[in-house]
Amino acid sequence: MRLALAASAAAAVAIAATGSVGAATTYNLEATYVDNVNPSNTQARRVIGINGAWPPPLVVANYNDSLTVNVKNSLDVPTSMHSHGIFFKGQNYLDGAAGVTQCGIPPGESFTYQYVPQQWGTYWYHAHINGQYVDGFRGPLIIRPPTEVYKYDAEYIVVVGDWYHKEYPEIMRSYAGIHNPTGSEPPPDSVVVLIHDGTKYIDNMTFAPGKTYRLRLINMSAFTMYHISIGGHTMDVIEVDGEDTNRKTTGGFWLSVASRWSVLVTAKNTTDKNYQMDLGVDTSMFAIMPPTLQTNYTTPIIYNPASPLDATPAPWEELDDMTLEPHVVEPSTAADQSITLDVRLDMLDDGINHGMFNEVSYSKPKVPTIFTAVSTGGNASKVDIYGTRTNAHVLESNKMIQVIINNNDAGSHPFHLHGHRFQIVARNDSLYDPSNPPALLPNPVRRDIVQVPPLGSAVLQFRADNPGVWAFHCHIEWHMATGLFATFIEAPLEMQQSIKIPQVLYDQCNKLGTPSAGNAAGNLDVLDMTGEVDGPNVISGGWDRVGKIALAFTILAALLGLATVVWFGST
Ligand SMILES: *[C@@H]1O[C@H](CO)[C@@H](O)[C@H](O)[C@H]1NC(C)=O
Ligand SMILES: *[C@@H]1O[C@H](CO)[C@@H](O)[C@H](O)[C@H]1NC(C)=O
Ligand SMILES: *[C@@H]1O[C@H](CO)[C@@H](O)[C@H](O)[C@H]1NC(C)=O
Ligand SMILES: *[C@@H]1O[C@H](CO)[C@@H](O)[C@H](O)[C@H]1NC(C)=O
Ligand SMILES: *[C@@H]1O[C@H](CO)[C@@H](O)[C@H](O)[C@H]1NC(C)=O
Ligand SMILES: *[C@@H]1O[C@H](CO)[C@@H](O)[C@H](O)[C@H]1NC(C)=O
Ligand SMILES: *[C@@H]1O[C@H](CO)[C@@H](O)[C@H](O)[C@H]1NC(C)=O
Ligand SMILES: [Cu+2]
Repeated sequence: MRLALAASAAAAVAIAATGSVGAATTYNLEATYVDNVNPSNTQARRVIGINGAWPPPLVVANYNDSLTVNVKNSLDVPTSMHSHGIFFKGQNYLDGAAGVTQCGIPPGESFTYQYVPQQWGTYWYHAHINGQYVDGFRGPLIIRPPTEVYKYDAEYIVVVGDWYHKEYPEIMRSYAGIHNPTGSEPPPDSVVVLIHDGTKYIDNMTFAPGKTYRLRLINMSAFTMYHISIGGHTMDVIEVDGEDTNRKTTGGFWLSVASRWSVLVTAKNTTDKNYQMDLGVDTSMFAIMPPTLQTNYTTPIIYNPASPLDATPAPWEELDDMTLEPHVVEPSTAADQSITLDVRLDMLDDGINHGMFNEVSYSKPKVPTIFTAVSTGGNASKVDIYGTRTNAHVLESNKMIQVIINNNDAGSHPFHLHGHRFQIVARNDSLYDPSNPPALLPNPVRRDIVQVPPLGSAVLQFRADNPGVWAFHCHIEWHMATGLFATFIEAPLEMQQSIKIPQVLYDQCNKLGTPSAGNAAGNLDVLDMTGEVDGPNVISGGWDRVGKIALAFTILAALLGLATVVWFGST
């Protein structure tokens, strides 16, 4: 299918920053509702756009620029903006994760995310509150390096995302409802592919003979992964998640783990045929196929508009991201501190299917965790003050941290860590075996997302050199929203010295009625946890209770279980 942008979806394009290192670059992003947007040509709907338009603009700056992004909230609910993959060293409060590093920007108010990027590559920005990115608040963010590792003539940004016809709050009521006891996820109604040439969104990619193109592929989905290939061409992977890699040629890969991949594609010397990029949708996790969803999408690559299309797909190939080598070599070293996270998805005592780490489904604390860390003095390194519902882990300053993820679920999950890129030192189709610890590797791949296979495991490592509170969560929006979420409190005592939270963030908490001091229960006597958010909990308390609850839900499931799945497929 050809993906054209409806007139109402014309882009508000900001001009790219081309100044020298140290330039000041400013973007004004006003979050607004936009009616009648129909990017997939299937059904128009209201979306969350930027500056009255959708898709949201490209944000681009140079390494070491002073980048200012003013976010104005013209929605009727709080919002926040996360810059996915940016480290924000010394500025943890710019991370934008609502409930963790800020309360949220109240309706009518603004917040300025101002920083000097000390990294480069392909990133994206998105709302990090109540699923607003699923409704459209998401756009590309590119940081240009002082010098590129690889030469290329031009680039295209290819943004791939799944698309729902209903608004997130409505879908969420069904997904996280008692009518969906098995936790069946909503499949998207469509897929939207957006191409950006650095100055504006365009309809298709043009290749000039003999030139080399960098394609920056960004997966902004809530749920869906794609297989990417280009008929008649191969691709050389040169970047994952902002990390330059040694060149690796492939015919195709899954854009899953892959938040972002850059590839170089060398154009043919001939213009007698046009080609297309093929996107195969992984439908294996969908309980139902909505009528408007296709299994394959394409986007044209034009050498000469008069030439015919050669639609032959490239031979099937899958590249394992574990085989990618970072350009800047970093061997893995022995870990100092190890954290094990057991992943499970199951129905809890509220009758709703939740995601859990170590049997705990995350519930937002009364006080967003960053405020607890900076307001509790010497007690900030005691994990208990962060509450029992936040999956809190205190990371010791400058230690090599190891995170072992054990996925006890039959689906695969993409986990994302804020504030860092980690080494993936092991991944396995079976659960972690302590008698078989990961070997030291000469140069493991470094990413900010890891896909953990069904009933499998992964081992990540990173240096705790970025004091702050960083979220760690499944990037499937439906799982994150129902509790598959943890908080890493990194070097809290140093954080109290180095992190100065701007007053406006305290004012915004006040306005929203959220306390901004004390422990997770909102108590200033920080060792007193009374009044803490409690539940939902694993069903326990003796067989009698378990039996009754299970029976009640089984009957309900029999009566209503299919209703939600069918509703997901309706438009
Ligand atoms: C980054 O900018 C600062 C301030 O403008 C300057 O002092 C510094 O040398 C720059 N760093 C690099 C690596 O260019
Ligand atoms: C490519 O995009 C241009 C501009 O919108 C359009 O005129 C042209 O028909 C497109 N070509 C193909 C093959 O889709
Ligand atoms: C990318 O694809 C995966 C599917 O594996 C999806 O769950 C994830 O949320 C998508 N988005 C991002 C940003 O990784
Ligand atoms: C295009 O032609 C040049 C010069 O003859 C050659 O070096 C190059 O390999 C050709 N490229 C392709 C993709 O065939
Ligand atoms: C469509 O995508 C699937 C993978 O999701 C792939 O197996 C199949 O070959 C694709 N079909 C075409 C025509 O590209
Ligand atoms: C921890 O909090 C308790 C209760 O507020 C207080 O008495 C104690 O001095 C604090 N400890 C440190 C190390 O700050
Ligand atoms: C996966 O785990 C099994 C059992 O512990 C082990 O034999 C195998 O080497 C592991 N594979 C990898 C890639 O680590
Ligand atoms: Cu998940």
